[in-house]
Amino acid sequence: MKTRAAVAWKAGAPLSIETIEIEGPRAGEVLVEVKATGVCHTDAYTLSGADPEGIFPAILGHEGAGIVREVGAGVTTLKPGDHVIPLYTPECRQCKTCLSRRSNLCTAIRATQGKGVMPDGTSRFSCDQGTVFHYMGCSTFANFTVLPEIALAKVRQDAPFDKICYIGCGVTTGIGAVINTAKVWPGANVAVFGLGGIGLNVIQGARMVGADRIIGVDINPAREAMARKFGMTHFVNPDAVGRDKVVQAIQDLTDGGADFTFECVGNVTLMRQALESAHRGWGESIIIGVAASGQEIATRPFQLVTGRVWKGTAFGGARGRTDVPRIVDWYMDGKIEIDSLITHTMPLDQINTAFDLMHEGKSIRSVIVY
Ligand code: NAD
Ligand code: AHE
Ligand code: ZN
Repeated sequence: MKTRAAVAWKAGAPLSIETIEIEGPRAGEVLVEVKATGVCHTDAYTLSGADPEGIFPAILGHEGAGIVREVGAGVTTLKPGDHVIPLYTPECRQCKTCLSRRSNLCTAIRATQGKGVMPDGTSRFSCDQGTVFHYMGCSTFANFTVLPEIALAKVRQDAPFDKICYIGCGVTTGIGAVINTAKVWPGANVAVFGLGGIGLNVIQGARMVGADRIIGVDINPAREAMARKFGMTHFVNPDAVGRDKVVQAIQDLTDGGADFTFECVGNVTLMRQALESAHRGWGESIIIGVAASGQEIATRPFQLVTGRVWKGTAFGGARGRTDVPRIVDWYMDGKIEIDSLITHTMPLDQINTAFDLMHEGKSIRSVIVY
């Protein structure tokens, strides 16, 4: 069959709206009609050419929600009509990592996913010019896409696609980093570097678990009002205090350092500042931001000798098929807020505007509705 899709033909170029071929689901696979998709900074990162796994031409997008339209042979947990959220971190429940219960980084299909193909090594997308590759196993910038069964979370049918798509990455990453990765305790002091689509969800996660001081750091002063609404208690603008004075500013606000810090930008200088503004003896710093190929982090090892801990997290440590339906329930029960973070909604043919708004600092999340 055919599907409309925003194709990334090459790094650094705008996406192009095309009608392309999509093959039906093979064994263990599912055809999904995507109803809505968020545009995450990671899509922009890969489109920029900085991602060593960036393959072109490809259909980007990994923050979607939609409806199962067809299942391949052997699929047992999903049927046509089910509502689903695609998972760039699948949950096979059988690999060494899933069985260990120590990490969410399921390895069942990671190798082929990074090569832009399905687990059997082929792509379901093509056009007159040849193969079009998948992206992060999701490709939600297509109206129809194919995913492995293990990469779909089944969610309740009354949840709105144009809001819960954000749970496919940003919401789960931010809140999950607080709950699953850092395990922030009530009364902890928290500092969040970068108050965009991820950082604001870290802030709402910190408020949920009862953090005391929640300090936000961003160079965009327009982020302050939204962050305060989500629970930020103190704002540090590096351009106001001095870009080299941010660690001191956080130490001053927290009697020596935050219990937990989160880097939500993808900037290795900020990663160092986040680590060094964690409290001596026990402070933990969690890297969420994705830094480009070739970038490296540095600090004086004394920072770790004196008890600070450096960690990272992918998809907020969430096990998607298990945790994502629960987060959809939290949204539907009013326990978490999503609506006001979705600052822009637009049709697929305006998707390049979503990237422009992100780069201009004018959007938190843009959502494409099919
Ligand atoms: P975003 O563009 O919405 O937000 C980035 C924020 O950082 C903006 O508010 C911007 O003003 C701020 N910022 C930029 N430079 C800064 C600086 N020098 N000092 C302080 N603030 C600065 O991006 P997003 O969608 O929130 O994504 C954030 C990062 O998280 C990206 O690197 C993305 O790739 C990554 N990410 C990682 C995961 C994961 O699983 N680890 C998941 C999603 C996104
Ligand atoms: N190909 C990239 C990887 C970037 C990366 O770290 N991705 C995160 C998710 S970002 C979602 O917005 C992730 O899940 N990482 C774990 C994994 O297995 O990819 C690069 O830079 O190499
Ligand atoms: Zn993302």
